Amino acid sequence: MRIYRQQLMSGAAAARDTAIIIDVFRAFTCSAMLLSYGVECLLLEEDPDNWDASLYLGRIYTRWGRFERALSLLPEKADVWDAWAWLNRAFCLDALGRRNEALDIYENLAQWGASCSIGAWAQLGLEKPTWPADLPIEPEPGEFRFTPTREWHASASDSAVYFGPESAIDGDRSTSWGTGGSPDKMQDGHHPGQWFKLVFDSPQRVSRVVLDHYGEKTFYTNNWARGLKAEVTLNGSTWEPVEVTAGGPRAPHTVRFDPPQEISGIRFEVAEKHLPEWWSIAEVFVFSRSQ
Ligand SMILES: [Ca+2]
Repeated sequence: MRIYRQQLMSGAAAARDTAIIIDVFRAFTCSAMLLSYGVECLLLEEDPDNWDASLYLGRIYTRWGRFERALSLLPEKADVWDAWAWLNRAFCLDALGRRNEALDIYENLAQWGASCSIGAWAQLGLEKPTWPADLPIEPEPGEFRFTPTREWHASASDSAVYFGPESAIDGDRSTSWGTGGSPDKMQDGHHPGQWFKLVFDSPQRVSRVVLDHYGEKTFYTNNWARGLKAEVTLNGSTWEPVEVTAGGPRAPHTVRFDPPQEISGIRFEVAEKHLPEWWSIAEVFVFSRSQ
């Protein structure tokens, strides 16, 4: 057997026929990428003697919706280092209708606070049964969604390699824009002043703009901006602030215009510092309606 060392993104894109990925941490990320690149079947190799590997596999199975399988791998009790795995156990219990057992875990994890992603998910879990399945973003009654065109222009203050702003308006929820950075550097995550801007080719009558931080088939569901401001323009030079809803685990940032408003561009800017997650947008959903 010949073993090739590949970069994360290019390796996932280049995989053909049967690919074996060594290093479960990369597999955690690669599995989502491989699925988005059209892989039909992923087989996970389990190692009962490798605790960390079991936890990651449990999280992958949870995201795939194989909750019984995931439960056999995820811990019944956890310390701070295994908290994500423990949270995923609560998701599985919720999905299987074992609400009281899930609530016990959420109550333990919610004390971490909503500023931490685990705490935000646990808080949501206390409110209602919760697990990270894909998030539908559909037109409301009377609405239609604009299809992004090549004439739309997206730009941003910061972008990671392979995660340019154009990926937020390519019509594909499996690709995304992201601020980038490494979580082990204190200046990364996302921070006040970082911005994302979308300008249309001509003024559009808009009823709602939704920032999908969730995407599709992804494991990175926590990249909503912590604190976000929004402003719109009609002439490209004068900007007016508009209200934008708070983001959260199952809540994309939303700007609503009631009645619909004609705008030529919209701009978002981070207002709070947050570590370690990037701010990401898989797609900007722009809706309109006639009245
Ligand atoms: Ca996209």
